[in-house]
Amino acid sequence: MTDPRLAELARLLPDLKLSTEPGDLEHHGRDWTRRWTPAPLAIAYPATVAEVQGIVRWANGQGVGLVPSGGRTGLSGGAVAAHGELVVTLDRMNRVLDFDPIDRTLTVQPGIALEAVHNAAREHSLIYPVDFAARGSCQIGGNIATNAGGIRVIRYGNTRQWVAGLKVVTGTGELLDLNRGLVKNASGYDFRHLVIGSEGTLGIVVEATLSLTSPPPPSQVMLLAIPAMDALMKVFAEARHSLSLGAFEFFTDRALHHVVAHGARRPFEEDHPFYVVAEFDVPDAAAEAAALAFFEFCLGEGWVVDGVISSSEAQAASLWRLREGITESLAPHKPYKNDVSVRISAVPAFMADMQTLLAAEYPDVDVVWFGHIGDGNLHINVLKPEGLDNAVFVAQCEHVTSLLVDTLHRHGGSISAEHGIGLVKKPWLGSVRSEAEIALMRGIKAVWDPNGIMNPGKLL
Ligand code: 2HG
Ligand code: ZN
Repeated sequence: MTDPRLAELARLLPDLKLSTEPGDLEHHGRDWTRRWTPAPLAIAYPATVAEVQGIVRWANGQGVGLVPSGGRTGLSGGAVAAHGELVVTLDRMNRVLDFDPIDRTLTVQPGIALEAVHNAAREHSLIYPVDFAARGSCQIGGNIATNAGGIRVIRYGNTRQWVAGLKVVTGTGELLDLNRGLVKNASGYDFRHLVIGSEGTLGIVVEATLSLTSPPPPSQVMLLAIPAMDALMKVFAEARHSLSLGAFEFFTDRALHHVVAHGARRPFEEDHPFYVVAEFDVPDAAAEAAALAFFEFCLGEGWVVDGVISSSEAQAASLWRLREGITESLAPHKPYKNDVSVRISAVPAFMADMQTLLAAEYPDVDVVWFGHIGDGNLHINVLKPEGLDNAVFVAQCEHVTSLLVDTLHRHGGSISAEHGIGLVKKPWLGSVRSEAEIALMRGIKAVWDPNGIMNPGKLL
């Protein structure tokens, strides 16, 4: 370690694994945004809470920024290290520490992958219900830092609902043990919820106690072809009324086009403007009959023109693939991503305004809509036209985002539903949070992280 600051860190923490290998700097310095060139000082791989505390104290002394790093599947630049920061990867802190059958909690280290949490819960015949396509590579620490949502929010809520306790190292190196798994704890400010969604700007999550729940009854997946935008929310209202919904996701014909071009099987012979993937409980024959009746009712109303209901787990998985494979299928087109939300009741009016805006602003550009429409959360991916310089493309899209912000404002929505603010959405934080709120956020940040070493430049 030729850098004297790193030599000092190695002296203070002789067992700490550090790397300045170019491949490691590149790999750990970026997330899925690919917009910034990674340029971290080094990568630290702590194996213990004490090492995390030591790193934070060293960073305060040296004035080095720290970027906490999970699976780096983020889409807002929250885990990017492009300015000589030390990346603190939690990869080595990836174990299950405890399971409590009475509390029905699983205590884990932050670097464990979401999928490994799912598997650990299942070993005890329980589930951890937060789920999304990046499950194999994202880590629970990152899920907590961004209050990750995903495909089952409609039934189970966001990550926040499932965190019963957190251990956190603050920006001064203090170790906090927050809430300790208590169901009831009316003792003042709940710092656990402050840390959830704070995007690594207040401290580093070093342990989490997660609530688990009973598995749902057997389910089926339905893929519906929808002829018009105004039918989408009618189908949703009817589905919520007559089915026990576990997921309700939508995508457009352009999304299907890309996911099929990427290897998925085309579900219908004809193209349709919109599709819905709905998952619902089928505990008995009556529920199965109710699902068919729902489908036929929607057909009769003209809200749905075609559909498939899964008859096996393999078929359910292949229908889910049509939705879950979208992000990966778009990645080669360097998409500019919007992740917006409005109240569920505002979705129809908002979508109509959005469609007008996007058609006017992107007349010749491939714009792909999909997302968690049952939560009021839409992902709008604008694909970069071939040959267009990326910086020019981003600048054009950011101009449209500023217009989009006005539309969102009119409908009371948010510029970031679930991906976080990070670097990507920073210019528009003020469109969702008032000046007074942002001033309070800065004040809180200054208390938790007085030297500004925690994920500098992100969120605020
Ligand atoms: C999803 O819902 C993720 O699949 C990614 O939030 C969304 O790629 C996107 O824009
Ligand atoms: Zn999403």
